[in-house]
Amino acid sequence: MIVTHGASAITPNLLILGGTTEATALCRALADTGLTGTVSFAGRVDRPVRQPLPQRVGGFGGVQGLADYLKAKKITHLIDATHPFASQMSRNAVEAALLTDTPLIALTRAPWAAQDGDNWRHVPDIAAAVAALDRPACNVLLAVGRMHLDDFAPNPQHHYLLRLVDPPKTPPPFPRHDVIVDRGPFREDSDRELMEAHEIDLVVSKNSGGTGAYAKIAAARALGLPVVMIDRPALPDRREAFDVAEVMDWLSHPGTERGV
Ligand code: 3Y8
Ligand code: NAP
Repeated sequence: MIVTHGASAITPNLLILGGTTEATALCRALADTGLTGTVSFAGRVDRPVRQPLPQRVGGFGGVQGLADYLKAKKITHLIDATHPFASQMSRNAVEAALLTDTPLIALTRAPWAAQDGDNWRHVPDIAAAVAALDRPACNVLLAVGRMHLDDFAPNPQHHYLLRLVDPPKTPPPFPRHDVIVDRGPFREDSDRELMEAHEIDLVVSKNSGGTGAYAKIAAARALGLPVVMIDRPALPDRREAFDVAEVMDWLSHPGTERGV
């Protein structure tokens, strides 16, 4: 595969900002094509899944840290395949790509749209989701991960079912809660069984898009349950792809646009 930078063919050295199902699929495609690259994780969880490319773990140290990394490692293309809620990383990627004139593309996924039978209440952010829980006690499936659990502390009246990638290192801030330690991608039938077993009345979810987190949304629809759907944060303008093939085409397409 010939990879271009502008109009000339070059030896590629890619940096993929990972942590999603799509990032893993992209790394598989790149490895199968023999392209050289590194996939990067923030180090949020104890054991990130093994990747088909060499991986690095940990922050870069802000925009300048990422720019320095791009230069020091002679990265030829930056691919931001992070989660739609990883907005700080995505902002940093846009700025660092501009600073270093590194071509950038984001591999992302469209937001979920409500289907017949869905009962969603859209809220703009985590704080609005917390406000939406200011209501009489019920059983809540809070499947938004670990990082924002403390934000939900103001509504202790509920019984929370928490799904976390790793066992909590500190007790969750809820007097009544159960913890399920599990990592996606999840299946609708098992999410439906989980929600029935815990008599869930309400689901709180990020509008993550993709397939890995959708099981609870489909299960809520099947069970006729309401969903508090958290809209994704705004991201800066950047070139976006919605499947691996688009990224592979961008890499080989003559006259690759330089970043944003
Ligand atoms: C560390 C790396 C792959 C990637 C798989 C996707 C799917 C399964 C579903 C629920 C929702 C949630 C959460 C979720 C899913 C995929 C994808 C996705 C949601 C891993 C992973 C890392 C993380 C970080 C983790 C967050 C948390 C969010 C759990 C790997 C497993 C809730 C997002 O404990 C923590 O600190 C967890 C932090 C960021 C959100 C939060 O605020 O807590 N993901 N998830 C990445 C890094 O270190 O850079 O081990 O694979 C990846 C995946 N999680 O290769 O197959 O593509 O989205 N991840 C959400 O969407 O709401 C779970 O439970 O229903
Ligand atoms: P974030 O808030 O946007 O980023 C905060 C800081 O974490 C970044 O400024 C960067 O630190 C570091 N970071 C984030 N992603 C990184 C990566 N892939 N490689 C190296 N450093 C990274 O990010 P987040 O929401 O915590 O997400 C962290 C990771 O989890 C990402 O890989 C994301 O794809 C994955 N993930 C997140 C969610 C979610 O719901 N947020 C869901 C699924 C997967 P420096 O400034 O020091 O460089």
